[in-house]
Amino acid sequence: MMDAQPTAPSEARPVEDLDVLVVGAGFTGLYQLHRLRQLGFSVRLFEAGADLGGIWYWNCYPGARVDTHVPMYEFSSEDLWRDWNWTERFPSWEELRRYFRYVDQKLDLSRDIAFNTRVEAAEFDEDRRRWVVRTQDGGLVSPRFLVLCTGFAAKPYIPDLKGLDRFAGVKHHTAWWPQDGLDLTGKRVGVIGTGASGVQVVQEAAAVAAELTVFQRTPILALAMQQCPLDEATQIEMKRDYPARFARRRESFGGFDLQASGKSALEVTADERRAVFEASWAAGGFSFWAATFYDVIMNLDANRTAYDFWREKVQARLRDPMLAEKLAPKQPPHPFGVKRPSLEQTYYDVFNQENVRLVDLKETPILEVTPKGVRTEEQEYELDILVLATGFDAVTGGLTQIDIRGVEGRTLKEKWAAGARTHLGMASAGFPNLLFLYGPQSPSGFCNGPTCAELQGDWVVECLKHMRDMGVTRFETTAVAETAWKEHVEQIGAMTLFPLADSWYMGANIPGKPRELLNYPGGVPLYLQLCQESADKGYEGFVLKC
Ligand code: NA7
Repeated sequence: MMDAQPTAPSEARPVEDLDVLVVGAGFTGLYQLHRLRQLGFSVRLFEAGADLGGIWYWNCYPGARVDTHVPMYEFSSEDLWRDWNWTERFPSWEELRRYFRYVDQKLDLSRDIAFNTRVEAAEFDEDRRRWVVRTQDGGLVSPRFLVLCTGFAAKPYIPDLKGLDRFAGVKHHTAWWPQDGLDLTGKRVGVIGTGASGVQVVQEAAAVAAELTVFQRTPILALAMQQCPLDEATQIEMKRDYPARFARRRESFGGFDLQASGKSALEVTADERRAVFEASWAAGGFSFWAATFYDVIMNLDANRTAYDFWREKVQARLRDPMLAEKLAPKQPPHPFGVKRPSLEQTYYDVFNQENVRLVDLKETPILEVTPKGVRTEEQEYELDILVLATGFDAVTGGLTQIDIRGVEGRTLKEKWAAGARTHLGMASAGFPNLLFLYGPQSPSGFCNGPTCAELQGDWVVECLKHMRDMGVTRFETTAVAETAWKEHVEQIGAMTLFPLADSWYMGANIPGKPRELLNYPGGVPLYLQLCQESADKGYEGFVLKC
């Protein structure tokens, strides 16, 4: 049995010293490994999964695909995009895995990665100014700097449904889907949850299942993906613009090549507004969310114009008016775009099929899971397969599930029990020499993953290089810097409509989790500017010791 505390370095097992340990082999961690290695750091990467890809290792459920369009969801280095072509505008998990293998081949990353190696605990050794990191199998390493790249969705959430363990059929959370697949053909499938993952499973299951029952608590405001195949010739043409498109990521709120106009939805005529909405709808993907009017996420009246347009589009696809009202109600369940929209291809159409039914959990809540299926206040739904598309303890959960102990033995989980405290969304006082990417109070969920991996990643790499070059062996942010950063995040957040939805953006999807805006709401350009200002002032907000 392993004890709960990281083993001290003086104990039995040999401890390898490293400059940097990176945790997580998704876009963010791989970028760190590559860049830090190039700079001559001794660096290794530990990954809990058996392969590369981060979330794309775990998310292998039917229909899992990224909802960012090509080429925004890949590394921006020409060495990597020149010879790589996608087959679809919104790639599937299978293709993303092929991409990761290709990147690995080009950059020879795997030689410094330990797979199936889950980091369980980390403790800061003040005397040596190093972390002592313990993995699940009892291995120990002692890096000077610890860089956590665990992503926003490393901790799946399974609701505490009465009787869940008694279900006699097959049940899986979407992020713990069997790696060798699961055939839904001819089965009675139930899906709890209608977020991005639920939408994708529903689309696939509807095509093959004997019966599909969708348990909806809150309707998703899903947008038209406008998926299309991509051939090589098209991409060769597209690649002329890649440098400019990648450069635009720095200038857009969400780190895409999309930007909302500086106009208010309320200052234009109804016809002009409609034309903008139609064009962005036709463009597909996140255009309707990120590239219409700036005040859609700030002003309820402006927001309502977007919601009403969305509802009209959805209602037109549904034959049964009662069903249409449940999927796209007259009264918005929350403002549009402040709970993450997902992208869909056939989601609304499948509800016209005979084999698909929607159970509105607001009307008839789940009472329990039985050995045969799911019982609501109305009836028992018998199922062969139960899919839990119930999301994640997002943004903070992946970090706090590791037993990270800073100065005086306090854990990150204890420190953040009443809310996340960070400086620049990358460091926390009491946890020296620790940086986390894609974490709370950084753009994370409001930014595209690879964009964040590179832009935030560059700051981290430069920071570590500075510390090494200046002989700094200990750096730590301060409580004062954290308070200022939190106030800044709250001030901007209060100007938006994000606090009005019970979303994972607000931590509101997890019972008991503090309600707070988990992502930086000021947009990528302002975020990068403030990070750069700190660096330019010798890492203002941090105390450096040689
Ligand atoms: P999400 O978006 O958090 O969706 C989870 C869904 O599960 C959502 O519809 C929830 O309803 C539902 N849910 C959660 N708990 C329950 C219970 N107890 N009963 C019924 N329904 C429940 O997770 P996803 O995996 O779909 O997507 C996560 C992110 O991955 C996504 O935003 C993209 O960035 C990719 P609710 O809305 O809370 O009423």
